[in-house]
Amino acid sequence: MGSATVRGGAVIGAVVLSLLAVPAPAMGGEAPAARSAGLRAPDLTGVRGVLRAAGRQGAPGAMARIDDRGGVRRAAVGVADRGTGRALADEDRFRVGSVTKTFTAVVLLQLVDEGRLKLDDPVERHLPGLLPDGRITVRHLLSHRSGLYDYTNDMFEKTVPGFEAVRDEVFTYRRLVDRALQHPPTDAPGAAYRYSNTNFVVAGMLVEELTGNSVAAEYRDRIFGPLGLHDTFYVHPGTRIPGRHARGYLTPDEAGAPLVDSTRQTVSWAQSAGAVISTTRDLNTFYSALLGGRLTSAARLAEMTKWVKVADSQAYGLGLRRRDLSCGVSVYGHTGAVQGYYTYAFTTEDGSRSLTALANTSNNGTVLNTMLGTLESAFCGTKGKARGGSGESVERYEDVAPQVVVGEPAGS
Ligand code: HEL
Repeated sequence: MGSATVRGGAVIGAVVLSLLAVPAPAMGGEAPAARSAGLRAPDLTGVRGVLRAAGRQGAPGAMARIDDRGGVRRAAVGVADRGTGRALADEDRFRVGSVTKTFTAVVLLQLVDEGRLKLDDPVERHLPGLLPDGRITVRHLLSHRSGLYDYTNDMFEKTVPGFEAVRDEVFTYRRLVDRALQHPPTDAPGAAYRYSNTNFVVAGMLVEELTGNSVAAEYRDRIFGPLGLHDTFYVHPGTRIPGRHARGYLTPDEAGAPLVDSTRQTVSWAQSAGAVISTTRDLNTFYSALLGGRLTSAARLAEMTKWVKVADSQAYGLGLRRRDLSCGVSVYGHTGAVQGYYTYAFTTEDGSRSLTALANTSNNGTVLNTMLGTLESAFCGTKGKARGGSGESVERYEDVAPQVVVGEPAGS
């Protein structure tokens, strides 16, 4: 399918690259393709086909859950645990990776709502001396336009050795930022969208500086508790997923090498950029609540959904992705890739229909690409472009084409 490509010497899927490093030209005025009204019925058969294809392509298990105005549809294939053969099911908790970024953005936007900072504040005002460029603002961080280098590029250049080197490591935020600052900036502040975990590490530092509390406490008190997300946790630096969970299986770079059980890890390399644990149900509840306006003021949600176009069918807001599907429907949420787990968690513009899909493998661009098909089946119904049967790519390769930056967007 032509999706294998190279990032810092490591093989990842084209879809991964498309999410990571696509400079973008404009912000603010770029409208979603269509509103969510008049959605077609979800195509659960299509979803199942996609999950089965992911299984054939190397995922030990794959599952999806659709919450639609009180109705629930679930599908799962394969196993949560290759050792015991236990089947993967909706109740299984898993690591959500960068879906964490939306949680972190929500906490910061609530703090903006409370008047404790402004989106256009320089980071320097709150964390003096941390960053070398005083022009970097909070908005730049949350929209991946700070120009701060992503330290994970070096860290995971070699997939399994990179992972094993940090599996039990406990980093301070500052150590992670220092790793990023060993590299020159990738762009001037505000000039370009370039996905970087460093942005959300600094965002976590801001949360802790402004509140005097850990991000764990802020997630709990502001989001997990109020929404009743009883299967959602932030256990850093703990290494275990509490309770019933899917084990994660990392795909080595070397073809044919056995999968590595990557379940146990600190995720300290990501923290506020990627260490939340959750379930399909809780992520659907979270994104429905967010887009439904139950977590921030309308004004802050409007800020969160000012889009930078990052590819033909993708845009980024503040800790939030938008995907424009083949049927003209746009959906909002985030993706996650943490060792052993790929997540898609998206909802409609009004939060009325949500889908979360998980495959318990990673470093397998084919599976990641295939899983995108769950969105097509969930939100476009039988008209969606999911092609689970053939395993053919839904994402087009040209989505990775970089776009030229034309200048500083208004209000940035
Ligand atoms: S990458 C992404 C995804 N995000 C970013 C973040 C997350 N995850 C990471 O930065 C982990 C990168 C290493 C993952 C590892 C694997 O596949 O398990 N890959 C390698 O080590 C490759 N050498 C932009 C895809 C997102 O969707 O936002 O999550």
